[in-house]
Amino acid sequence: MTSLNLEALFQSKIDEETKIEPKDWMPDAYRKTLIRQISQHAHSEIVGMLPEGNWITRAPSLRRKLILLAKVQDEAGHGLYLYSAAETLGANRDDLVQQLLSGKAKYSSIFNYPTLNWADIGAIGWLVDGAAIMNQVMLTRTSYGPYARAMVRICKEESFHQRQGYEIMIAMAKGSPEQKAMAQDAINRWWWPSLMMFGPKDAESSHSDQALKWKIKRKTNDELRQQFVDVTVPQAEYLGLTVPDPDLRWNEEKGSYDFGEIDWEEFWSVVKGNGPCNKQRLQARNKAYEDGAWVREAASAHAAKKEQRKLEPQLATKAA
Ligand code: FAQ
Repeated sequence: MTSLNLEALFQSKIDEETKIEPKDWMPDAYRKTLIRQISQHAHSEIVGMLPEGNWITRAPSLRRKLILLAKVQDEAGHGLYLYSAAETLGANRDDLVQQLLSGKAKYSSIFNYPTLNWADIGAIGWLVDGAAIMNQVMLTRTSYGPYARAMVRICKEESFHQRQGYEIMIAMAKGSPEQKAMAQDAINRWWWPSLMMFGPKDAESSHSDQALKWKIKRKTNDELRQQFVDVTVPQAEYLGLTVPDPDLRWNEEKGSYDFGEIDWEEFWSVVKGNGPCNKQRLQARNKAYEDGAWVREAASAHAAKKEQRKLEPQLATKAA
C-alpha cells in the first residue's frame, strides 16, 4: 500500500471512532505529537507532586495528612501510567526523563507557582485538579487507545482530588475571618494560572488544528477554558468568595460567562522557564533522580542476576 493510501485508511479509522492501537500503522507526525503531549502530561504529574508535597508535613490534622499523602501518591501513579503509554509509541522512558531533568521538556505552567499556605492546598485541589479534569475527561475519548484508557482511571482519581480540595475550601471559607481571608488570597493567586493551564488562545495554538483532525484533542483550548469558568464561578459563589476578575459577567445571550484577558506575557514567561519556581522544581527533580541512583543500580543488578540464574542450567548442560 502506498503511504497516501495508508494515511487515508488511518484517517478513516479516526473518523469512524476506531481507536488506534500501538501496533497499528500511524503517520510519524501522529506518533510524534502523541509522544510530545503524553510525555509533557507525564512530566506535569510528576512535577505536580512538588507544590503539594511541600505541605504533607504541615497538614493541619492527621486526616488531612493522610488524604494529601494519598493524593500526591496518585499523581505519581498518573505519571507512571503516562510514561508507559508513551513507551507503547516507541519512546524511551529514560530519554523522556532526561529531557525533563535537563529543562528541555515542557510541563504544565501551573506547577511553577509557590504554595504559601494551607489554603493553597484547597485551591490546587479545587481549581488545578478541576481544570485538569475538564481537559482529561475530553482525553478519555482521545483517538489513541492506551492514552484514552489511562485517562479513564486518572479522571476517577482526579475527581476525588477535586472534591477534597473543595472540601478544604468550604472548611476555610466557613471558618474564622482569618481562614476566609486565606481562602480568598489563595483564589486570587491561583485563578489566573489555572486558566492558563488550558494553553494559548485557539488562534495561537500551534498544534490544535491537526490534533483536532486526528481526534487527539476533542475540544479546543478556549472551549475547555470557557467550560471551566462556567462550572467554577458558581462554586466560588457558593463559598462566598470572589473570582479576581473585574471583567467577569454572565452573558445571557451566549449562556456563559464573559471573562477578562489572561496575561499572556506571564504565561509564556513561565512556559519558557522564568516562573517563580521553575528553577526550584527542576532542582528538586534532579536531586530526587540523583538520590534514587542506588535504587536503579540495585534493580538492574537484581535483574542481571535473575537473567544469569536462568542461563546457568543451559550453560551447565552445554559444558557437560
Ligand atoms: N504549560 O498548540 P498548543 C494535572 C505549550 S495535569 C506549559 O495549544 P497542545 C494533574 C504546548 O505544550 C496538567 N506549556 O499545544 C495534576 C506547546 O508547546 P510545544 C497537564 C504549555 O499540546 C493536578 C505550546 O505551548 N495536563 O494538572 C501549556 O495542542 C494537581 C503550544 O500550545 C496535560 O498535559 C501550559 N499550560 O495543547 C497533578 C493534559 N499550554 O510542545 C498534580 C494533556 C500549552 O510545541 C496536582 N495535554 N503549552 O513545545 C493537553 O491536553 C495539551 O497538551 C494542552 C496544550 C491543552 C496542555
